[in-house]
Amino acid sequence: MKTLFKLAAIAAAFGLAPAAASGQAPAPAADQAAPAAAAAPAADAASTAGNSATPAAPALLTPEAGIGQPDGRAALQTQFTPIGEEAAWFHNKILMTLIIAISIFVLILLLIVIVRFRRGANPTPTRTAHNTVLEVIWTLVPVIILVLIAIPSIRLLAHQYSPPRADLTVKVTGNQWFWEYEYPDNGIHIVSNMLTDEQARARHEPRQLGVDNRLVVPAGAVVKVIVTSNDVIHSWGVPGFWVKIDAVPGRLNETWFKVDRPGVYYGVCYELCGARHGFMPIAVEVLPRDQFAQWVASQGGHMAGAATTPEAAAAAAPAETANTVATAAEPATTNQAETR
Ligand SMILES: [Cu+2]
Repeated sequence: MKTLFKLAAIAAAFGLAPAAASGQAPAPAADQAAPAAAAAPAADAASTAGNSATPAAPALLTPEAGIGQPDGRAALQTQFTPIGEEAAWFHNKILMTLIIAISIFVLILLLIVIVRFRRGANPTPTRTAHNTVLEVIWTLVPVIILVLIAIPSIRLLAHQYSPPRADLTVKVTGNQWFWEYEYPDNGIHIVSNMLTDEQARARHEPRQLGVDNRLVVPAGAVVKVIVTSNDVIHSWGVPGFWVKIDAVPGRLNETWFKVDRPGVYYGVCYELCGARHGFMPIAVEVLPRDQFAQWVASQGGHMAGAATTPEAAAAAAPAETANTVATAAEPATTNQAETR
């Protein structure tokens, strides 16, 4: 019985800790102290692949207010992954209902005690010390409540930790104070730095959330995210995806997400990692599959392995040729043939 109670309590603790909405420390960011490595990979890709061979990247998606970014409401951000939807339902419908009901119940009990048993109304208090029925009830009822919380809570945990087969793998590396993204199956490496206020304004991006190079993923794909760090502990999190995981030096952590809706979704570093901890935001751009293939080609990468389905590859081919001369499509097809 005791162990059951403990288990229920642990499960409740997990369930009762929702991901916080991304808070940003207000501080000037005009002086861009981030490492100069910023735009290097894109430039490299362009020069090595030759000017004519690198197709143009698809146009940058413009972020939408209230989607994938804080909008001032005192609630969870709108969720865009199956896990996020399940977790938000659990938090909003189950936990909040329960918390409000219990708070009101206790408040009513307190008011009854204050009014009925005050000294004026009740000068000689009862000397009752034990009431077996009452004690059994006030032990059993909380246990039942905790067990009822534990069921959806443990189910959510199980869903989070049993991801479907990944369509795309991305390795995320935290650095003081920027993120690096690698696509091991596509041969792409990106360095992602925060935009200055002026750059963010010019690109219509939220202040201190916009980055120069976004993490780009295809819509509807299961993205496996492997997270590590080069220096201190960071934490990679995107509130709209219900994803948050520590980036620990010398260790690979894994999480995943699947977003069907194309758009731009923001996150931040969630572990105090040094002076510019508040200035290493995350921007994830979810593109339709054919545009993702176009983006991969624009980065000098190739669609390979589990990153694409035959239909997606077929859809991608016209997109590539439309943007470039015929030679651009050739390396992509040879690479695909090699990896199969
Ligand atoms: Cu950090």
